[in-house]
Amino acid sequence: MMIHDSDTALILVDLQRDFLPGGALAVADGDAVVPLANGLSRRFSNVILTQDWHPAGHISFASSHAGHMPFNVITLPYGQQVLWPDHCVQGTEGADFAPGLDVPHAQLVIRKGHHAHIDSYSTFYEADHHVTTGLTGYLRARGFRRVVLAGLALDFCVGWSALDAARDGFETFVVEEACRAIDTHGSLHRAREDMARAGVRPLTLTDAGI
Ligand code: VGL
Ligand code: ZN
Repeated sequence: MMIHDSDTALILVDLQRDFLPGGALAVADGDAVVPLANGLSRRFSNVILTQDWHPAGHISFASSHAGHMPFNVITLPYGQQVLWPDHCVQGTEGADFAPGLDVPHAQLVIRKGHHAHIDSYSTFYEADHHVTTGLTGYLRARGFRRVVLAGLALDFCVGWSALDAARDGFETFVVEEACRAIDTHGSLHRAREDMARAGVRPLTLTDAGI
């Protein structure tokens, strides 16, 4: 398959220190994604980066809920919320891009999860599926019809972003080889099922020309 560049945006999701081994919310083998993301980015002229970007005391942090531990699940007004270790706090080193991430031609950085009382795995809509980050409007204004996603984590921020991209009418591909997963409470299995049902298509590194 050929990716026609001028109508396609590559979205590299949450390649940040806290999601790498040794980070606050380490994704196993997450550092392996960084060189793959660099390689992928060279095949696309239009690249967008995302950053998980929470205020201290964010509602998704277990530390904000007395008696709860990371990876517990609670119910909030907008639905089920997995509680996480404190991670990607605005302006901290853990929120910085991964060392070695080399995408100087990235055109936009979307920061998400910056509202204290709502999480945002997706880089399109917050966890209520309603409050927008503005990304759909940006992509439409730029004339992009197709998005290719890779990064961390496949079962949360990549997967939820892919579902929203498909729902908003973009032809949506995920490069699973350039993703790693958290896999808690069956999240990876569910993300794969949801993506398949939504028509999200797989793209191999070979398909992408690397
Ligand atoms: C993410 C959990 C919490 C992700 C972000 O980037 O997949 N996961 N915040
Ligand atoms: Zn987060």
